[in-house]
Amino acid sequence: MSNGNLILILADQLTLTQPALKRAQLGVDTILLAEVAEEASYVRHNRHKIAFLFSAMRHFAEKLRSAGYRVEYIRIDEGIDSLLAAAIKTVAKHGLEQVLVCEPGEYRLLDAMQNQWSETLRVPVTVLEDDRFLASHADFAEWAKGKKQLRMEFFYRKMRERYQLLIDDGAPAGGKWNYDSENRVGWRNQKPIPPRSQPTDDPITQEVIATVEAHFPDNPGDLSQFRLAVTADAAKAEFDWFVTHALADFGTYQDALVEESPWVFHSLISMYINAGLLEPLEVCESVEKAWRKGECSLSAAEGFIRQVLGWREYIRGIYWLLMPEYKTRNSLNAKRELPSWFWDSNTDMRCLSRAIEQSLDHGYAHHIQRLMVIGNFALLAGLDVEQVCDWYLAVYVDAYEWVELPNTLGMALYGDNAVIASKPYAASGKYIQKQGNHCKQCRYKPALTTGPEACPFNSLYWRFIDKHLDAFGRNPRMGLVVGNWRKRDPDEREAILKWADQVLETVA
Ligand code: FAD
Ligand code: DLZ
Ligand code: SF4
Repeated sequence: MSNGNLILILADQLTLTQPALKRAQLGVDTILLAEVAEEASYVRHNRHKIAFLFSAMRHFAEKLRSAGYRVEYIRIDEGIDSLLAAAIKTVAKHGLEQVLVCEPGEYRLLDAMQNQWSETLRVPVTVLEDDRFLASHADFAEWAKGKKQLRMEFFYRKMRERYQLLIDDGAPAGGKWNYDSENRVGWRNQKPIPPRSQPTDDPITQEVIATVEAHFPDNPGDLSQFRLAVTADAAKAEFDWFVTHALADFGTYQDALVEESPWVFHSLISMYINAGLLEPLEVCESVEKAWRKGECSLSAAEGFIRQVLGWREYIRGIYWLLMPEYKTRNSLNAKRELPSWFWDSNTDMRCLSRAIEQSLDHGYAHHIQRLMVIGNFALLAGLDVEQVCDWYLAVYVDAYEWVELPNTLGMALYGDNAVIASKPYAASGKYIQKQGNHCKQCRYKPALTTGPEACPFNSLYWRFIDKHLDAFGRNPRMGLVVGNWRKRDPDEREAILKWADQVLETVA
């Protein structure tokens, strides 16, 4: 008689319909979930991320047990080092015949599973394609085939057509594919921001929080403020809250930088979709439904659907299309050491200290903070690409390499030979001032470029343009900026560059 298979479920695969679980035979197979040091410490993960995943895993294991599955659960304090070691132990314990696992979201783990695991385990290891995404690897490769440029916008249109989201009579709803131009209003305290729910006091989560505090004393993350949902039902309730209370303003203030709120009108669902507690199509369809019922504007609904159906799928497509070579790219040759204040938020640049503080404390920052505040600074200062990517992978609750790397290396740091962005997302302090209210609280002035009161982003911006003048001069989308810089008085240019060097010495 067969002893059955091992169904291994990783922390970000907590979906009942994921491919390995779909193959599980009740009463025959053994399901394994394992909290292991290797996964919990390959970067200095935010404690919110570890607590969220461990608690969600424990809840998921309970759910599987109540559905009748045989579940082996390894806790972090059992001291099993790696997922491979956990699999070896469980295969041996039950005499299991093969390992079935849904493909992981990081190349390093996929590579190990495909090339080392079977030999060490002495049983076959079958890695099944992750079908929880809306574009498969083959779909993306087919779309990318023969294209000189892989622009998100064209991929997104295909996806809208394929899933018939916001499509009326074969054409984009409202006549336009993209309402991005209506999603850029700066924050001037226009309206109250609805408060988010209070921290959860579920006993499994409380126990996990105590464990994480004991095992990861040096990691970032203030767990006294833990407020994340850890089951699919609770994640759905969080998403429904967003649709009812925040979606209507999501589009308008999508790019706003707000001194008083880390969350603004954002959905705060990336950690749930990425871990498998919410499904991407389901959230897009709910948002479309809200628009059709008149509960939000078309620009809000389209803005949201573009992020999930467009950006999220596109970013994943780029990762798997170009890895492992993608990770070695550093096309602007950025190598400056990451400043220590990335780990304690101790900088007098207000926009950065707010964005980094909340990133460390909560494991969350919204897109414009990640891209145009922290990422923009790292880009302008030429911070080391690998160190910056590792920082992003560590601090955010939603971070896995498939989504973190193209967003950081490609979008924010313009380090991937312009695959993702056709021009760098570089901006001076004036952009940050326009988008929000941090500058009022800052000791620097966004109107000044040189001198002790000058906003550091300003001189760094021009230094960045000057440093890459030849390359940017060949980019038609940079023509205006490059032309402006070239037209400036040489003495003025020299003074700005000299000041920028001084800024780098002091702030970076
Ligand atoms: P909302 O603003 O409410 O957007 C809705 C959803 O759209 C998100 O939940 C997310 O699922 C999706 N989405 C939006 N933009 C992107 C994008 N560029 N890529 C992928 N999905 C997107 N997102 C991650 O999930 N993990 C990461 O590690 C990550 N790292 C990033 C690093 C940098 C430098 C940048 C610029 C962006 C990164 N993003 C990452 C994308 C984006 O910033 C987050 O998905 C978003 O801020 C999560 O907050 P939210 O759920 O409130 O999103
Ligand atoms: C991120 C993470 C952490 C912190 N801990 C675990 C763990 O203990 N067990 C596990 O199965 N997965 C963990 N993960 C998620 C994995 O790192 C993730 O599956 C891979 O990075 C691939 O996306
Ligand atoms: Fe940031 Fe410059 Fe504004 Fe200060 S003045 S908050 S450093 S943009």
